[in-house]
Amino acid sequence: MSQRPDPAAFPADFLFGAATAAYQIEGSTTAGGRGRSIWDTFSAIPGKIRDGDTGEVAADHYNRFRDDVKLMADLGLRSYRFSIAWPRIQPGGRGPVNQQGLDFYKQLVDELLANGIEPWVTLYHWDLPDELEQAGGWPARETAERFAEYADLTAGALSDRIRFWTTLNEPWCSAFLGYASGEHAPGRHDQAASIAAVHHLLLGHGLAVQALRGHGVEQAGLTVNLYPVTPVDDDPAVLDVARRIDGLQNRLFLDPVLKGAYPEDVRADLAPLTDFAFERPGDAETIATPIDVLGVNYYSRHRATVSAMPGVAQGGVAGPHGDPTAMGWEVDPTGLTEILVRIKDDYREIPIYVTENGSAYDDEVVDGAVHDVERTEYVASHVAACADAIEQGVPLKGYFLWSLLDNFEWAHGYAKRFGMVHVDYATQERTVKDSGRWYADFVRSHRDLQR
Ligand code: IFM
Repeated sequence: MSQRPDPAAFPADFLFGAATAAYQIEGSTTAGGRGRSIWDTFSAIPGKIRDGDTGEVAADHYNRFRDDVKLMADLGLRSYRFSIAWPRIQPGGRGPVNQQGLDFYKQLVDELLANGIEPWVTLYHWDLPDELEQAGGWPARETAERFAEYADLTAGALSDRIRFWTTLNEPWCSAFLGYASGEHAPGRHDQAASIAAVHHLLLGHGLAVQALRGHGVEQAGLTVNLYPVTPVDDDPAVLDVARRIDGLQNRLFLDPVLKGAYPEDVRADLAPLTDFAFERPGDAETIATPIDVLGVNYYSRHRATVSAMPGVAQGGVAGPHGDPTAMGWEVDPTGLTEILVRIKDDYREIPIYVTENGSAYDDEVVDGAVHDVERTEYVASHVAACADAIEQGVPLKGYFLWSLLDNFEWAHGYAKRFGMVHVDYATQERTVKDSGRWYADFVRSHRDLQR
């Protein structure tokens, strides 16, 4: 069923934009003094990434950023969310700034500002300097301290030109895919370590927010990936699986940041794995350092069942309803409204930005066009879901489509395309897809209302 949003449903200052992440688009992984990240190391291990792909070239954004910003301007985007590669700023994760790395982001930001596009920065989108992983990675407390140092250095150089700062992108993925299932870098299989990683990621977030404040940043927060969790039936065992999945996916991150404590039921669930000995007095307060904005990444809904699932949840996620995306993910815009309303109802009325939302489909360029009907429908219906949330009183302030460009989709390599702009990886030619044109038209009509 087609659901088309009304631009008038969004406030005048609503930020419509698109998002990317450094390792997924930049390429040039050894240029400008960049150090090695865990993703360089992980991608080099045979069998870890589909087709042996790596981020070495990616969408070559490092060399093409001016053209890419021009493309964003042509599309009428109001904001661009990108991430900074920590190993470009501190090649080994410690010590002084690598000026060449910083200069790249200064130039990018200046180009955005010159084109009237609001820059939105994420400090950590998964590319941990490899030396820090060798020293223990996120399960080690020192990584949180190093992250705060990196945030301090970066904000010292860029806070005069960037208003919006996100500390972490999707700490759930960094902790559980990186240290428990091993599907992502650094590829470890240690469930206890993954819980320590959750704690130190969140601690690093709190310390980083404090560092950002020292540079006068007034719009700081983190981005979490949230899923509504629906039990497949009302069998008590299924309801308990749903509670546990919701606990690990959503509340384990939202509660400490917005309520100041880990949820007691999740602590109890995790007791066989960890005694939380990594917690120190004062950590809970640091993690709950007030934030100004909450970033929410939404892709799909989880359906809980009792079939065995590997990993710490020990529950199960049932198959999707309806036609899934190329990732196998259920398409459900109502889940976006639901999760946004839940934050207002269960937590508080914090300004929220949807910092990622999008879908992968098997696109084809035909006569210079990509007729991605399903993605267009996906985007339109999810933007409409944002309007529904606003109508229900959610202080939603912006929406970023994932992604501006087709890019390196982590363990899936280049096989999954999420872009509103198609990238031909052989030639690096960019082709705006029909979904990108639809989004650009919508953003333009929203802008025109303000004239
Ligand atoms: O590509 C990723 C992104 O890096 C983080 N959020 C989900 C996207 C799609 O899987």
